[in-house]
Amino acid sequence: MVVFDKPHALTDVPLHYCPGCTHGIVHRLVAEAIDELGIEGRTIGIAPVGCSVMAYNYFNCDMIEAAHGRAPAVATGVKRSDPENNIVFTYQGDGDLASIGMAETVHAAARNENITVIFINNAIYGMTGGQMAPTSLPGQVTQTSPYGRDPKHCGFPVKVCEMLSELDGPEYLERVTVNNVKNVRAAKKAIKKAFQNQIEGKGFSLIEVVSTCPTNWGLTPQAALKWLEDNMLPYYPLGVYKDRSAKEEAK
Ligand SMILES: Cc1ncc(C[n+]2csc(CCOP(=O)(O)OP(=O)(O)O)c2C)c(N)n1
Repeated sequence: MVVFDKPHALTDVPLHYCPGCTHGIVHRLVAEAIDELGIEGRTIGIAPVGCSVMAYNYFNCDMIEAAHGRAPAVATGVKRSDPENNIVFTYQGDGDLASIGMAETVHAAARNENITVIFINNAIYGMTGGQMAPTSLPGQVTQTSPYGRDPKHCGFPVKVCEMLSELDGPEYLERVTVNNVKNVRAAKKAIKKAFQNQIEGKGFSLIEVVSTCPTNWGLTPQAALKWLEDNMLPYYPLGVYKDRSAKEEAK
């Protein structure tokens, strides 16, 4: 009896991620959604740079590498080239999506571009060695804020779901996390819905996954989960920030 299997939409290679990093869990959830919706042959993923730069090695579908921050622009072109057939997702870190790529993110959302955005918010620039990100918390020690992020000097973190929810454009915005089984299941549901929305032509769906970076946070995997629960979740509350279709159906 098979009790555990790898989703078909993931290749059979070991991931390079650090112990305790949640990228791997999210890869699996995306792959499960692709499998369950039967869209592997028509799905195209866009990954820019960041720790998930080698995602093309891990997903079994076609993958395109975008320049830093530009995944929503590349996704727009790929989606619009064959909107009936292509299912397009981006997979972006917070440095990528909310810093250098902020303009692409905001305008893709404002246009209600029919794409699925997976946003990994680990409050730091992981790949480049732990610099302060737009989502680093006030007081958070990083390589570029060794005394803790001081909002007087560095400004305040960007709350992406809250910010985008003020736009008329986006269809669906939800913030989830993967710190325990219950939340992993909720994250899976949200990610699948974000793909389903695209299949139904509903428009821009973004799932923010509050994530860990034990290596650059300087914590063990277990301590990183506790840090996420004690610090990240109060600042970045989980929940649905926008679900236009559900709201319209309720009317
Ligand atoms: C134009 C450009 N500027 C800067 C970089 C360097 N760079 C690579 S990844 C990265 C940030 C990665 O952080 P994030 O997007 O949060 O993803 P993570 O690695 O944490 O998953 C930066 C600044 C680059 N590759 N290209």
